[in-house]
Amino acid sequence: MMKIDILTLFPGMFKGPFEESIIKRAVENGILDIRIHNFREFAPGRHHHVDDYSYGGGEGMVLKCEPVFNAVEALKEPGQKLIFLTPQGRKFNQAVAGELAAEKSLMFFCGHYEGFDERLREALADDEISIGDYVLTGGELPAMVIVDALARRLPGVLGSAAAAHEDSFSEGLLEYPHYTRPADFRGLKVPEVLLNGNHAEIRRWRL
Ligand code: 4FD
Repeated sequence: MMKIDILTLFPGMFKGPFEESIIKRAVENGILDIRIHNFREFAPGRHHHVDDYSYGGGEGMVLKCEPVFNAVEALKEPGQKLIFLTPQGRKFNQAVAGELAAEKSLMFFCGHYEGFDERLREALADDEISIGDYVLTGGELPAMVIVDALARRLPGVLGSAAAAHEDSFSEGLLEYPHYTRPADFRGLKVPEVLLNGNHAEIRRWRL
């Protein structure tokens, strides 16, 4: 079972994507254990402040050190990698998904606001990943994208047919156009070769 901890100020954002379809089934089948933590709960004081003004001035608020340090010290287990989700991180792709899927446990830190105190990166980040060259309001959507991409690479998450198809796809082979019934949809026809049952010919067409 792979364990994933997510540190966020907006735990509600994860409700939809992780409670439907394939991720939901992976959790129900004991393949994935996903825990969402609101690190505001780790902020000291009556008001649980998580952000503050930037030293040296400038627009926007900066995430403070203490709530995130406290959360990590309370939750992170030995060997667990902590991954920061930022636009500056190394670019996510299918190979990185495979790399992450091989880990026993991961923790994701979803930053917000204009950024976070640099000492968090220096002291806590084991890795820093970006899902692409654009800026979002937070690291939550990147966390969901990454968890989805790595979950479907865990043994038992996809059905055996889909998993076999994936194997060929990762080798760059078996991606071909798909069709299903009807053979004629409003005059849009399925290629004749797929209808005649000649499997050698079909294989050649797909290549
Ligand atoms: N492209 C990505 C990740 C996070 C993000 C944030 C510093 C902004 C895009 C730290 C600045 C976090 C990405 C939150 N936007 N925004 O993967």
